[in-house]
Amino acid sequence: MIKACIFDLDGVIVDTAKYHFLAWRRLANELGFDFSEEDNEQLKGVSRMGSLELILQWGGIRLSEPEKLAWADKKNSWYREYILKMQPDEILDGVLPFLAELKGKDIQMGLGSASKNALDIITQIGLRELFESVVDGARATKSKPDPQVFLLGAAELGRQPSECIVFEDAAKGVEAALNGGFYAVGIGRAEHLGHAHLVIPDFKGLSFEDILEAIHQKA
Ligand code: B16
Ligand code: MG
Repeated sequence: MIKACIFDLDGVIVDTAKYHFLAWRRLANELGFDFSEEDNEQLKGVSRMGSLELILQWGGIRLSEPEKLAWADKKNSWYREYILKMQPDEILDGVLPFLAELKGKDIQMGLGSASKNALDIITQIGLRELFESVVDGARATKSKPDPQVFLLGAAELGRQPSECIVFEDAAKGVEAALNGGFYAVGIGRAEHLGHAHLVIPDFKGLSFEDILEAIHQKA
């Protein structure tokens, strides 16, 4: 029996990947190189310092640890300029009706995000009250595909992983959910997320019953 749903934030509830991209690209440009939106795909679900390491590798740049921290701080302040202007109309299509349906059915809701900005984002878009548990990048010490972020969430909701569905847009996030013994629904393209129990392009027109039926068929 599914009793709870745990949502990743970036790429599932809102599309903050575009703001991460703008801020990381500005950092790369200031260091004298560039990267594409396709490259940016690899940063989804990866922690801030993990993302910086990858980007520096792409640019062939070596920095000291204090320099890395200073650049990561700069990127975060540019990123926060975008997110602090976000509005509820940036919630992805189909998400609000789906969350309302869960609420109506007394299915618990949690958030499991690698982002240290997660609380500010959900407050900004008006969804803070819906989530009974919020585990963000400030609380999780291990990066996805480690399941820690979702295990902490399930424990906080008082549920076993087998009673929860995790919704994720990143391949590493789906892997984290499976590693923790959760049902995993991938949001995006099957070529990236084929290991999930179910892959959907988005929440448009989907009911909770549709999801339950599909994951139980696959499980
Ligand atoms: P921050 P998610 C992740 O969020 C993003 O997908 C990833 O691109 C980002 O680097 C990471 O959060 C850390 O974000 O710099 O705000 O702490 O998809 O796990 O909700
Ligand atoms: Mg994500």
